[in-house]
Amino acid sequence: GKRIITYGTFDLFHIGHVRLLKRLAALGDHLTVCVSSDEFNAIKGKKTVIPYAQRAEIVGACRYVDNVLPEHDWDQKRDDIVREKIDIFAMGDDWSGKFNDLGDLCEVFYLPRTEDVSSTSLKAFMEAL
Ligand code: C2G
Repeated sequence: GKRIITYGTFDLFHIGHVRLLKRLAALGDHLTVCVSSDEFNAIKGKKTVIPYAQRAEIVGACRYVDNVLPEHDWDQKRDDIVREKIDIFAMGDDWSGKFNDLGDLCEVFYLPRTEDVSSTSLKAFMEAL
């Protein structure tokens, strides 16, 4: 069966994340999610509300997810794909085209994002409360 992998911060886990993971799980029969570490988010210039250990535990609790790994840097994807015997790499389409170089190792898909929700907008909403 097809093995799927995806990467992300998954801060303030929300409906956009759920709907992405649900669609990814439907592409095969095993989904691995690599969750960005706090240190890697600093490299990405991304401030998070929820620390890595909790973000990883929340993603792992999602019914669509079979395995959770840490994402430490931009360059681990090729090694992950080979080691985890991945058939499909997929991300939301805000990343469209960015990871096509992985096409020699596996299929590469970009799925439409869920509109009107993001960790950033949730943070802004809560700060305005
Ligand atoms: N996403 C989505 N719809 C939203 C918000 C996010 O489909 N409304 C998707 C994104 O496209 C991404 C995944 O959910 O595929 C995780 O989003 P982020 O946590 O923002 O991940 P990001 O910071 O883009 O990290 O090496 C890749 C990076 O780690 C990706």
